[in-house]
Amino acid sequence: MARRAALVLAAALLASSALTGCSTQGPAAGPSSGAGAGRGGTITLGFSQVGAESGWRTANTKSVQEAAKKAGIDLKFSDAQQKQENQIKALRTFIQQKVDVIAFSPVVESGWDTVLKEAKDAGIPVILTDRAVDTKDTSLYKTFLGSDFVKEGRSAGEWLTGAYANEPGPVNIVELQGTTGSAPANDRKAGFAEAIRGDGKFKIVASQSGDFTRAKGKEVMQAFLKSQKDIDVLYAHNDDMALGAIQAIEESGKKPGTDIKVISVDGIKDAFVAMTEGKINVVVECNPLLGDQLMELAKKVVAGENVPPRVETEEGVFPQDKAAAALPSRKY
Ligand code: GZL
Repeated sequence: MARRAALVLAAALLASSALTGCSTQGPAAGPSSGAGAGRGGTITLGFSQVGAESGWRTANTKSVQEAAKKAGIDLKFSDAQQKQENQIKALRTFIQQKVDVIAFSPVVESGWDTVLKEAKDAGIPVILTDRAVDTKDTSLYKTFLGSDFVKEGRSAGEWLTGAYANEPGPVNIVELQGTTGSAPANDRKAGFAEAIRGDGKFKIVASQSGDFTRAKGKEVMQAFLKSQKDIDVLYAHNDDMALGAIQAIEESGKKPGTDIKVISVDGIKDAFVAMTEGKINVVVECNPLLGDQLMELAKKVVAGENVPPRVETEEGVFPQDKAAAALPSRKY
């Protein structure tokens, strides 16, 4: 009899602990459905990265990976090679794996509602890092961590209007846009256009995507140099495209930074070196070092704590004459 009673007691205890486990971790009740988090264990974070297209992206990946290790967070990392379908696949895999939290940098702004609803239905919180999505349903993600790209574009335009304040014009501008449909490309274009709109001497005579890469930036700049007889300024949405374009400008026999002024965004070390060589005139900083802030936000959302809807990074504008002094302390 005693053995039977013991078995019944053990079964009852087992059943109650399973229920307890479920109530703190279940999608409905708990802030996270992950295996580890509910019991104070290790948080598992699924991170879908855009790709490895630029120096900025490499620095961003390194920051996320190092910060996860430092924070004791188990990181599942996926590189989408700049393809949205790969990111959607990665997010679905994270959902199947029941990670505690998902973070990703959406390669383009649209087309995310379905998979974000799947994450929400699975009770897995989502953090947007670096790039935003254009969904109307802001309940699909907990917060956005990154930059104000419109402000970056505006800063680029304001440098230009200041540099040409006493020039009669026309000032012919060619623009190397980032990845088509991405938040940085859309917003940097909008911010720059807004800043130069007030003065008719500024004309964007050609604008095309260089997909944030050096190779494509060079290729498109070669085409601009062939099709535009008089280019005064290049506005590149990132340093990698600017550095590729600089090769094209030099191969055409012109001096980047002098014959054609170069405005760029990101602030990677190679761009600061190019400024010390007089080849880039100004760099608008875009900070990729988001790792530590991301891990803090991940811990908060898994714990069910409130987080601000948007966390913006600090960034500066570096004209050429500031580059040499800043270069030694650049972290990416
Ligand atoms: C901006 C980031 C952009 C960088 C590019 O936050 O999304 O993507 O400006 C990178 O260098 O490829």
